Amino acid sequence: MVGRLVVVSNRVGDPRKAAAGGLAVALGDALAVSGGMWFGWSGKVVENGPRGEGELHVQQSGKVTLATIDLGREDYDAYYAGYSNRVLWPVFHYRLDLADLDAGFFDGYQRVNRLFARKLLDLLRPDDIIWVHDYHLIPLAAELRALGCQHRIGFFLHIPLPPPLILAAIPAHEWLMRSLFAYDLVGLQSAADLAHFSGYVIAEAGAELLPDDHFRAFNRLVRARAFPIGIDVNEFQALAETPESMEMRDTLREQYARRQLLVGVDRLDYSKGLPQRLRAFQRLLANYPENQQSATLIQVATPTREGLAAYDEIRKELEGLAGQINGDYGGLEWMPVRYMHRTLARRRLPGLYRAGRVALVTPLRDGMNLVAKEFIVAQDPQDPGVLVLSRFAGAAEQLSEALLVNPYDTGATAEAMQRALRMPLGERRERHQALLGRVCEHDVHWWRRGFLQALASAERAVG
Ligand code: GDG
Repeated sequence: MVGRLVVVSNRVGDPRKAAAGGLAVALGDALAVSGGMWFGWSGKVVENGPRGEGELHVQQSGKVTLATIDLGREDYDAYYAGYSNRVLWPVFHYRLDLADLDAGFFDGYQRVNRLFARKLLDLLRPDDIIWVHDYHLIPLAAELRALGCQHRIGFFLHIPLPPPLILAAIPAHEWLMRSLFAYDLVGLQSAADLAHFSGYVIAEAGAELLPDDHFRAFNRLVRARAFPIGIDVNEFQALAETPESMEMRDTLREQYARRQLLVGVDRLDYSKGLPQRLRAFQRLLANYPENQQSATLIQVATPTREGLAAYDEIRKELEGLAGQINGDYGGLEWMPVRYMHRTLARRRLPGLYRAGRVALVTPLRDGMNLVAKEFIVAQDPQDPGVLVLSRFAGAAEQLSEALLVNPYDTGATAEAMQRALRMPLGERRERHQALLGRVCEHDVHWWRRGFLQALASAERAVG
């Protein structure tokens, strides 16, 4: 018999509610199918709460048990805002310039992982299979093992794993990488990430590569593989048929009947390359003036991690650029950039994608990027839009029929936008058909099954 699935992630989403954010969407889908437990932070911060402690709440949502803990202010600041988002997020996205290596953050990160391990252990059944998600919880398995936990535990990293030299900028890099060996399986998004993992553990830890993607080091055995995450294609196609989605598509098509729409949907994060994208769009208008009075960029930038300096800065930069482009090129009849700093209802997203002739998915670095896949699924196969995709998104490994760009190269990105806007129907259909096939085949269910099968069959060290 297959054991109960226990998912652990920083944030716990209610699978019955529509959620924003790739991780919440993917896991909600996964748990709703099999049932199980979802464990993580409640989202509540207790001012003056004790360090390393937090109240546990357990509730049932359909087939899923939701177990969440509150965090004290000091723990939250060090673990979440600090180590996770000011050290691991920037470094894993190759942004050493934005990393803040304050040693205090590290203690809080360890403390909260220890707290999670303690609380989770009490809730476990003997045959549970544990699936830990993302960079907030890298040392969780090591903390569980220290308490005697023998369960099968898998880890999936949703963000990129950088090359060894960049990883080594984290003072605790050896400790972090060693703690991955407390898992039975480590899943990464792409072949590039996997190469970085194996490069690091072989060079720095003298790991031995064994059959079936197993590595031996630190007296432990771990299996490591790439499992590129997908979307729930059926669910997203159904969403595209809802009245809200169709209304969105029709309204935009009507408003922009004589123009061409480019769309972008991202969390407002510096990894998403938004200022670079706007500069490339500005270059498009300058270099190819036939797009003036016509090409319009709708950019949704969903608020995220507000209050962290790097995020406040990128917001200002983006607003400045949008204002500048509109000021330079816009008129009473036409505004080139429609920028929205808010969350759009999920039901309206497919309609927005469908109205777009071109999608701009141009992160500087991204683990996968689900927006690229959602855009493909939302298109009309008879008259599909074109995906302009950064070669630095994990998705680029799978979506090679998109127009791949280097988002740092403003001129080349503008040129790709122009090519996308002018692409003949036959070529658009051909590319879309190939992309859709791949997104459908490698959907979120394929991803979940692949990961859980590899976890169940991973070799374990004896003793
Ligand atoms: C991390 C990794 C990896 C966005 N704006 C709105 C909205 N969204 C939804 C999108 C999509 C999701 O959020 C974003 O997913 P991404 O994959 O693009 O990016 P991250 O949030 O950074 O996710 C990433 C992912 O984890 C999964 O492993 O692909 O690389 O960074 O589903 O549609 N949804 C709604 N309103 C918005 O305004 N409702």
